[in-house]
Amino acid sequence: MPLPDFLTRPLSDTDPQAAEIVRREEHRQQNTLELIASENHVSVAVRQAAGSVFTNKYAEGYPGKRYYGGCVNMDSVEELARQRAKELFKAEHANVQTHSGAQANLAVYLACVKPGDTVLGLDLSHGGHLTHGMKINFSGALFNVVAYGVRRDTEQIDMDEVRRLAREHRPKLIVAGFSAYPRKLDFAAFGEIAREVGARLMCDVAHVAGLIVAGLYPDPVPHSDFVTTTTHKTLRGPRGGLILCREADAKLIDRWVFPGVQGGPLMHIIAAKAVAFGEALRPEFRTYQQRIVENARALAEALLARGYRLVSGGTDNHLMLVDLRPAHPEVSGKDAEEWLESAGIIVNKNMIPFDDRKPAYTSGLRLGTPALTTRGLGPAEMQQVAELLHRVLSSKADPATITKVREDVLALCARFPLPH
Ligand code: DSN
Repeated sequence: MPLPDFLTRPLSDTDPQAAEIVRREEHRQQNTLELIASENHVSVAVRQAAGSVFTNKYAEGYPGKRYYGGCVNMDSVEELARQRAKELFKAEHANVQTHSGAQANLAVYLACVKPGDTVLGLDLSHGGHLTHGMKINFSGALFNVVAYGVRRDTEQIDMDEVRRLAREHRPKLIVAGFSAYPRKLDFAAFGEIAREVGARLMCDVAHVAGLIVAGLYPDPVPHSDFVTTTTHKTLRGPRGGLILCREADAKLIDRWVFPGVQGGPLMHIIAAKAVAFGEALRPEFRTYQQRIVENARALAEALLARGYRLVSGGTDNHLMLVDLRPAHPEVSGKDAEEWLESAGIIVNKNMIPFDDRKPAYTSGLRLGTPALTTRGLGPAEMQQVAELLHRVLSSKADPATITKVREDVLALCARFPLPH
């Protein structure tokens, strides 16, 4: 009997409704400027691997020790991803199975702390992450979290304060990492503090993993017990997680990923991780990361020149936090995000340190350059992007201004097509 038609025909034929939504998303991505610091546009090869037949397979276990038959190619692709991850980060062991950064962090917590133990992490409202101790996340619900923050004067992390808190609270785990911090972290100092108080150190480098492998950001690997990251931000791979550790902790971490917090790994995503890590090993990847940093600096300078205040005064990485209050006291982050989206500029509202607005409103905007850099925009275009942002933020949502900016955004997008 022949296969039913819908099993073999393209999506556009078999499900026009779903196909139309995909087409609209392709159109949206091509025709908007993506400034969300945690997003990127992957290569055609990464998308091809993510959409490959590896999606059909269960492969619980690890290469050579699976709970299912038929895993020969699963073993090859997972081993390829592990080897490439180890080579990229110069790490002794890599676990490539976590479905996300949050699950990578969960596996590390469970591997080294017990419910009720003390964990020291960066305050979410000062640039930390949900999984670094937010009360309604597993991290804050299960553990006794003590938060460190940034100094009010410099808006940067003060390692003396981290040391003081660590000595006072004797955490079992220290978490170094962020989702909205525009400066470098001193991983060596975090390592010294962790050793002094007998804590283990987890560095969550999700945002800056690409910069790290390119040698443009401090390397956490020599100083940490565990390094976690997502694979889809500056690393420009598929959505997923990665854990790096020493050989001595390899079994512990593998056990807490599977069967600890996950069942079957997403083998199509692991295949795509292997491809992305291969791309990151190429010399062009370093050039790409350099360009991300140059673009961030250019965008920051162009905003400062237009009277905007940036948290901590600027950026050392791929992102910056705009404090909207001095330039536009009446405009919240929520307003700004909505107005900018109407003009085709995609950003996210973000709390700034010591913010007096609530998280649903915020006084800040987080801007990042990885996705625009992938499209080929450079420092000259960052001037233009800053001007477009400024026109919208100064517009008081005036429809004529927003329409005019939308036209200019479309013209800029047309010059820089996405990988397809
Ligand atoms: N939600 C991510 C971000 O936008 O930074 C962090 O996981």
